[in-house]
Amino acid sequence: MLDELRTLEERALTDLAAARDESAVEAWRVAYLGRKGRLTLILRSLGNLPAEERRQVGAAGNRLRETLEAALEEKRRALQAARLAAVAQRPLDVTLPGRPVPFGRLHPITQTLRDILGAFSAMGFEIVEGPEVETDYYNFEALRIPRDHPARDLWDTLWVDLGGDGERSILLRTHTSPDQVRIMERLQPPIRVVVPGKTYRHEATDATHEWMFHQVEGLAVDQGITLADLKGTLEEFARRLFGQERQVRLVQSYYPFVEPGVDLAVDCWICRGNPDPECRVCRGSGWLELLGAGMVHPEVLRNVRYDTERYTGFAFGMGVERIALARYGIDDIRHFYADDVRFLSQFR
Ligand code: FA5
Repeated sequence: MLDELRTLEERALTDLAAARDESAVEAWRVAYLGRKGRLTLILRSLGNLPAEERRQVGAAGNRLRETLEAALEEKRRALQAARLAAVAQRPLDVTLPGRPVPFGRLHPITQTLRDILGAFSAMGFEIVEGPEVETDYYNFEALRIPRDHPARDLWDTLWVDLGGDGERSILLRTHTSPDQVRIMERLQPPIRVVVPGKTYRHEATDATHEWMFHQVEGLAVDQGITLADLKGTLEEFARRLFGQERQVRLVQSYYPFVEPGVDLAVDCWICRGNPDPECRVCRGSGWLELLGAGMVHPEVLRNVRYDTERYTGFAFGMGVERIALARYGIDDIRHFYADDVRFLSQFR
């Protein structure tokens, strides 16, 4: 057995000397000193030997382990030193370009939102925010949408059942219009505000509908405000955001909290003047609705105790994602929140 240990020592040291890199050294360690390594196996079989021989072989085996461990340590140090020397020898190329630092950028919706708010700020509107978690009163009742009103189907949303008794009174707002009421409760005319924020709907998503999207509400209340002021404001907004060449149109529409009501649409950027029934964006109509608007209904003004003989106002609510689709010529709203960097990195 002692001979066997001597042979093992010679073999091990020769093999170690031949190892060229760290992985070869590691393989050597496993082969000789690992749990199933050759030396370990010999030491483990000592139990079968007579006592005297066991002592001798055991002592020699332990010495050999120390020898091999020391040789391993020495070999590792030598390899490390060789690696450092090789690096030091490599010439330093000071002309190599630096590694580019990847810059983040603003999400296209954030950029569009800022541009929308910038356009209205320039026209004298103040920016105000309201709660995303709303009550039934502000989201619906105060806007003339009682519990049995069919418009509630269009604006179904996520509800919070606070008492656990099925009573539905807290919800994720379906539009930013509740803030019209909140603002008028707090302030007296003249009022000119825009309210940006997230809105939520129970929606079958498609190329132009998301279940979470952003709106910007606008509200102006003063003496002598007319539909012509609304039209002029929206036209100026559209020019600032889309430039002169994009066509916009106002058509009559219905919202319970305005009278009269209108929608503003832009011409379709996908089928461009050649309406295509298969078009995912306009479905052949040639137009895509960007916002709803109108003159604030007198009953809404009365709900907040405004004198309807003195004051009139206009309001609008626009979809920010829709505006971003139109500006950048994108064919599907779902790209915005799919978190694909190849898509997101194309904007500015
Ligand atoms: C409203 O939400 C009204 N509050 C707008 C309003 C305000 C009318 C003030 C009158 C006065 P509507 O449901 O049509 O209306 O939504 C307004 C805009 O939000 C739409 O024109 C569209 O641009 C956008 N929008 C609506 N639903 C979605 C959706 N699922 N995904 C993305 N954008 C949407």
